Amino acid sequence: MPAVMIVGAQWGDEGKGKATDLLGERVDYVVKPNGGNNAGHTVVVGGEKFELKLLPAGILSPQVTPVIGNGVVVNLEALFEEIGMLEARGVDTSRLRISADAHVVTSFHQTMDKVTERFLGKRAIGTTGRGIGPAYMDKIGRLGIRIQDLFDGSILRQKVESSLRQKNELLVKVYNRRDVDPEAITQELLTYAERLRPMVVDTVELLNSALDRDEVVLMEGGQATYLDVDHGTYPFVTSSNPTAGGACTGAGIGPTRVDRVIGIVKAYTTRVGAGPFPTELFDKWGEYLQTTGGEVGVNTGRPRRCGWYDALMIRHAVRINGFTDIVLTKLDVLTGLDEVPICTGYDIDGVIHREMPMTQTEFHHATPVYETLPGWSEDLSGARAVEDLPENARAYVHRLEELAGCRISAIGVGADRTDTIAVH
Ligand code: 2SA
Ligand code: GDP
Ligand code: MG
Repeated sequence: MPAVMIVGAQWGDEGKGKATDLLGERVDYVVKPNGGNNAGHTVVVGGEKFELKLLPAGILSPQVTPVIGNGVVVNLEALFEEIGMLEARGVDTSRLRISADAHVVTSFHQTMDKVTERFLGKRAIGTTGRGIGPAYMDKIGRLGIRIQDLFDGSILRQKVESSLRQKNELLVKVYNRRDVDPEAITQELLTYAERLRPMVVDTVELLNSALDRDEVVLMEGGQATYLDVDHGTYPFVTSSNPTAGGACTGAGIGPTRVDRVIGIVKAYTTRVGAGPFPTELFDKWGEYLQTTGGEVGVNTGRPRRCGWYDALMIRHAVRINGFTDIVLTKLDVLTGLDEVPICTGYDIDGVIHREMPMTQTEFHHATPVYETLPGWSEDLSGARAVEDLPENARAYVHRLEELAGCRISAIGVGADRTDTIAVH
């Protein structure tokens, strides 16, 4: 299995970090193809909890070379802070490699993120405030600063000046803020150059030659399908393509080399930030999922919005990404419920839809139609085979598989690396 992908199927926080970490034992490279320090993975290894924001989860496996791909936007302060945190806990980070083509997120991108959100008022996206959107805007607008620019002071200065020219006008004239000094930013970025230099390589060559040697490369997508700027609930999305196609671009690996695309699906649904969410719960069950599932943002500490499983979203995600199989996570969180509802349709202005509607307005107006399965009360944490699961839990998994039209190859029954069932 030379190239494998992990893609979130919902609105993020499905447990991609744990899935990557699990596969890490069998892979040689883990590459992050998109996003930046807006991501948040919690990985529990032997009872020890690691919270990663920018680095790929593969950093925790000693035999893996972690790679930050060209599609990532890198905040250098956050990068070195995370490296320092891991080193202090005994994790060797010297294997980390970073694409020379990856873009840089600066403090002024963060400022732009915050002022734009404030300016949007009630229509704010609920971003993580990490400057991700403005950094990708600069990239697409051809005003971005790349990692390689840090090795040429005069080029860097020109790029910082170009990027800031229009923003400073906006900051002063529209947002009533002080302008940003390009020279101060240039000098700040240059302070990272020498520490960065040994990590920066041509990651396309690195990863493709590894594939030529039959080594295994895992692409660990950040965010998720419905946060994708093309396929997500636009404009309530992130500014990159966290879907399978975007992972190829963001890692520089051609689609013909990808053998397996694993969709990570939570046994219920969560979302951070604003935007439509048909199965969202505002009652005690929403609180139940939030508390039992520990649904709090890794990065910003925001409580995640919670709701029941939405089968229409997952079936559509299977199409967009071409999942070969699904890893179902957090099944254990549903233990103790008398009944477990699954959304199998939307009532949109009196018409029942069995597939995702075409327009965002329809999605905003969707009222879920539920099918209800009996719950279970047995503790799942010790289950290591499907046969160990109570009958009702097995029936739930089977129904999700049927509705998704995609095989479930593993089931998460707890946060630890070992709390997983491999389905044969
Ligand atoms: P941004 O900052 O521009 O990417 O925000 C745009 C939208 O994307 C959502 N988003 C996320 N949703 C879930 N998890 C994310 N990462 C952290 C985590 C979140 C946190 O893993 O817990 O700590 O709050 C993530 N990153 C971006 C965001 O909520 C906006 O809806
Ligand atoms: P990611 O962004 O997709 O990597 O997900 P996060 O790490 O942000 O959120 C997933 C959370 O669920 C983390 O706290 C994980 O430790 C936890 N987790 C992952 N899989 C399971 C599981 O099967 N059961 C339980 N109870 N927790 C899990
Ligand atoms: Mg997360």
